Amino acid sequence: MRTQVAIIGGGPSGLLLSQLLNKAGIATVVLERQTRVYVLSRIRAGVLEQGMVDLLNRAGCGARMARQGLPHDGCYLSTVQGQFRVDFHESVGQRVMVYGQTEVTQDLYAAQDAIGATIIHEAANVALHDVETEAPFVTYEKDGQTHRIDADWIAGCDGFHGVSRKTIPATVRREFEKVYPFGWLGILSETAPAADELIYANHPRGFALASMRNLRLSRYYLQVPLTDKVEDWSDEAFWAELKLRLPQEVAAKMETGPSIEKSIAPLRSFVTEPMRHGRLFLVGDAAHIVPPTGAKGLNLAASDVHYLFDGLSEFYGKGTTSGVDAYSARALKRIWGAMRFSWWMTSILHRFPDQTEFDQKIQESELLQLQTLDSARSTMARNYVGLPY
Ligand code: FAS
Ligand code: PHB
Repeated sequence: MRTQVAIIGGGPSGLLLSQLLNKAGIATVVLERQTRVYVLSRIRAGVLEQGMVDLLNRAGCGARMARQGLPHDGCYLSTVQGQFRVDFHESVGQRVMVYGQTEVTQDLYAAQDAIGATIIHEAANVALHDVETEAPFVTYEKDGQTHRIDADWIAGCDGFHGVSRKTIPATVRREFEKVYPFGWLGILSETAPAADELIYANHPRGFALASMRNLRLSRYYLQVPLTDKVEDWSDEAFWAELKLRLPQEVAAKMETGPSIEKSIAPLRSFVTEPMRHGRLFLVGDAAHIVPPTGAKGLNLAASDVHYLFDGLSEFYGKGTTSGVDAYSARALKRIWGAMRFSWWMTSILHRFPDQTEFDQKIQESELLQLQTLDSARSTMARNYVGLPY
């Protein structure tokens, strides 16, 4: 088989890139290791920047999001002194869209089906070949046979544990990493959200986040030690701890109920440079990971897709390569901005096992600046709604 762009990974990055390229008349094949049901079962991000909303609309996938998504003008931050609001729209004239990644992926699959895009599921042992030549190809196994796909370009959209990043020689790659000494225990429950907007809580017992997917589906997180296991946490224990960490006036009227999903995610900051090697590009989590505190992971995947789609459109439209040649540097500039913000949000909202009293005072001062300075809230708002593409 031959195509123009072989896409490894059928998550948000791969599907969105495939959708945009196909709509522009550029042929793709998506190779996904898992089944479609498995991909759609993942519970991950919940907040979309305006840039991602615009890109989904450009891809023809925004109709259900416009109907069912929840536009949010701001969010709350809480400490033991009480809670305060950061109004993104008042500060920087933009808002965010609360709409789950699961829904985004569903909409992308529907759009891909509608245009007859080629997505090969359960593609095992995907391997990338000759990426340093102008004739790269991919092999994979399915139904007991080994298959080959020749392509002009390969987009590695296969996430942190994928094969693409490892295809770039270790002597070429530079990796930057920070692992945080705690995880997030998350639950999904068919209950009314605790508030009209998200609440990020800094508490002596640890961080908590009250989020949502819709008005009858809530998403909550608790900072937990890395040694905790999901089975250590009953629903009752989760709700009791959450109520201790959220503002009391919120906790007092919260609706609780059985969890329909419960998982623990580790937190790390990670970037690999460069995001291109020969005819191979890295996109989304294949190239970078952020702690979810800043709601940036999925949104960074979108801006990577935007830059790569720009470059490939120019290559096939005009035969020039300035766009693909600039991809890595353009993407990394925005990635490092979001990396900084996600680290900063994580550092001011969590309790670190080894933090000193001085560290605690600095955290309190950061939060006080947000509470009392318009300029501090504007900087947070600018980063939260998304740095410019
Ligand atoms: P993905 O990992 O989503 O998709 C990669 C795809 O490639 C997968 O379908 C995988 O099966 C496939 N694949 C992997 N290896 C392959 C191979 N060798 N061959 C073929 N296919 C292969 N972000 C937020 O903004 N907010 C959050 O709250 C948040 N919570 C998260 C919680 C968890 C547990 C995780 C893991 C991530 C979370 N994220 C969050 C980040 C997440 O949303 C990612 O940023 C987003 O999924 C990135 O999308 P992709 O780059 O497509 O990578
Ligand atoms: C979520 O709803 O899953 C969510 C929202 C905001 C974050 C992280 C996760 O910062």
